[in-house]
Amino acid sequence: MSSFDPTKQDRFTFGLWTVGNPGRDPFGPSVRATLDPNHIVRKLAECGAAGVNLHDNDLIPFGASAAEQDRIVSTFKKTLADTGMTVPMATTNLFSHPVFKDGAFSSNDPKVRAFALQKTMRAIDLGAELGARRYVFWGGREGTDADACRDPRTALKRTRDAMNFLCEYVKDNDYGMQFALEAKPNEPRSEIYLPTTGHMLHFISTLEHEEMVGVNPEVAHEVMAGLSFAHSVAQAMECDKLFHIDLNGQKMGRYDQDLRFGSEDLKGAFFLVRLLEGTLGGKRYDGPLHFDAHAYRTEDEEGVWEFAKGCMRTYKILHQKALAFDADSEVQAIIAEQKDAAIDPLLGGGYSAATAASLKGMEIDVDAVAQRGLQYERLDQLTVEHLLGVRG
Ligand code: GCO
Ligand code: MN
Ligand code: MN
Repeated sequence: MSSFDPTKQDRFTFGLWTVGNPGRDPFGPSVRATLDPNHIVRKLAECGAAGVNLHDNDLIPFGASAAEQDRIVSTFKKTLADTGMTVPMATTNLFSHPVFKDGAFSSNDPKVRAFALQKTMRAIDLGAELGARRYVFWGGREGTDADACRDPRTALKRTRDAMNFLCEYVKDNDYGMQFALEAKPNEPRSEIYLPTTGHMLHFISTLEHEEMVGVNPEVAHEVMAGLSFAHSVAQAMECDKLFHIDLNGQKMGRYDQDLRFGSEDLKGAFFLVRLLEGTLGGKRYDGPLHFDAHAYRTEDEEGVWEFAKGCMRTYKILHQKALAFDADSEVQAIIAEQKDAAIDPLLGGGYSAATAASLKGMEIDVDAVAQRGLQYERLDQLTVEHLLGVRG
């Protein structure tokens, strides 16, 4: 077994809807059979994943009776126990049924908002029963096509009301769950509210129980918005709000592609793994590493498991590359923190009138500073050489 073969210690997870994706797209129907959730769990366990995540309706068909739900859940729990797999995260499907065609928590129709809360509370109960400690909210259709339909501030207020209510629901039931909010700029709506991780981070600071709520950033979604995914994740990590993460691959300027992790923008994936694993220093992310991606439509079931193994192997290979990169003395020399005994005490120590006066009076040879080359060409070439496997 090579060191890149995943094990449960690696904390890799997949959604039932990811490896279970039958390849349907707006231009054509399914190309693969629908897989039974129990089969998915067994196959993922064989591939080395640690867990599986689900929307309520990935496991329980919409409208199933209580007896049917009990039967499905008890079989599923047995499969989890047999395979040692866990369900670290659960979520609600608030986007497939036509009732959600104009959103769920932000809908103009109070009946839709009430149904969204009812469905989410039931899905939270299901998640708790399966042991999920994190609950994801992705605003699927919480947005607009005809933007005149509502004041966007009203949509934010309704979403806040729903989050505040559901936090209380989790507390009231002692579920000990954390919420992770997932931003996406568009698709399936023309505009989706709270379009980026940065928007979400601010929104969270307006909630009654902000300590329970963090973010679930997704590679594809930040790239669709033209942003650096690693920078968004870094901001979330820096304020201890990275509660979950959706890993995949995405080309800039396209529809949401959900490609195999690392299959696009290898350098971006490398900097992300370097950040999550803390090889540069600082705190590591120690939550589940979830792949929200699916196999190409060209694949049969065997191709799906190749896809799953590929996501996990690439993550592990990039982790090893990041360790080698940050141990490279030439890299270390270029990025070493510059020290200046006269200036350092004045920076980062906060404001005082004396510090302000010292800084204002300081003589700085700006031309000499400006003329210094920073060796970032060399640094980036070193990054490329590590990635291409000729160094490290
Ligand atoms: C998407 C989203 C979803 C969510 C999932 C979990 O673009 O469709 O990424 O896959 O992550 O619904 O909430
Ligand atoms: Mn997505
Ligand atoms: Mn996602």
